[in-house]
Amino acid sequence: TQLEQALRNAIIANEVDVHFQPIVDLRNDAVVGFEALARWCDADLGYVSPAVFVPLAEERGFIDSLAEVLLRKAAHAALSWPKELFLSFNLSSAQLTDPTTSRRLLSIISQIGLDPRRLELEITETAVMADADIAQKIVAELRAAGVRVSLDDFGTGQSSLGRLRDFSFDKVKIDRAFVSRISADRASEHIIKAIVSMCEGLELEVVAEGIEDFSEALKLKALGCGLGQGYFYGKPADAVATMRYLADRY
Ligand code: G
Ligand code: G
Ligand code: MN
Ligand code: NA
Repeated sequence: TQLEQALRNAIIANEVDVHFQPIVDLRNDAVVGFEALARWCDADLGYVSPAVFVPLAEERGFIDSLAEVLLRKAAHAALSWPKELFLSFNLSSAQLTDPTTSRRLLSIISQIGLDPRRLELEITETAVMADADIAQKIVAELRAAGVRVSLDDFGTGQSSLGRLRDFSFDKVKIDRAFVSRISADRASEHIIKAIVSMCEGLELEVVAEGIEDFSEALKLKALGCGLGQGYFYGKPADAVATMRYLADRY
């Protein structure tokens, strides 16, 4: 298809871009890291969402080349940040069924010179479900190398709690579906409270995603969420704007 060909060309031409969204410590608003988010604007097709082109690259079998371009750009940007903030990078389902994934990713950051301890990988429950044995092995290899792993979109997939028992994660990201309803319904508040308490017991860090205003930030802090992310703290921005954002703070 036209879209697939355009994407293949953009990857070869290094034109797929990566933006960064801050993740903050809710206690003092300090930036602790950034999530890398893929962005692609084609000359003819215009803006294409990663929710469209990431699955396309997976289906058509070139997710590895897409991920490599993105991780290279992201790791490179992270090296120029004024502090040793972590870089959080999304892994797709197809990458978690490929036993060469850990070697590939570690080799990319090693070439660029990014300390594996600054890298964090976000995986979703759905991705883990696809082939749990291989996924578990990949996660174990990455963690052995010092990379941290977080469970993304927590609460929206299936068998969330089983995954937490079977896998070793470092962090849980509470899906913004809960955060966005925190002011409107008490149920979301109770769910977040339960997730936070469970994560304390399992010694997992908690990130609340999609914080859009001050009152949500206050509520999440009161519920004991350690970390937060969302438009209230910063929208995803390109590498240059991210450097400016950091220069204003540090
Ligand atoms: O940034 P935005 O809300 O448009 O992202 C839409 C979806 O695409 C989100 O679920 C996000 O996790 C996913 N996504 C964004 N960037 C990447 C990436 O680099 N790799 C993978 N696998 N998914 C990404
Ligand atoms: O699936 P994942 O959690 O990786 O998706 C992250 C996506 O959520 C990013 O594409 C980002 O653009 C989007 N996002 C980040 N913060 C906010 C927010 O405060 N509100 C909304 N509506 N979307 C957000
Ligand atoms: Mn994510
Ligand atoms: Na998420």
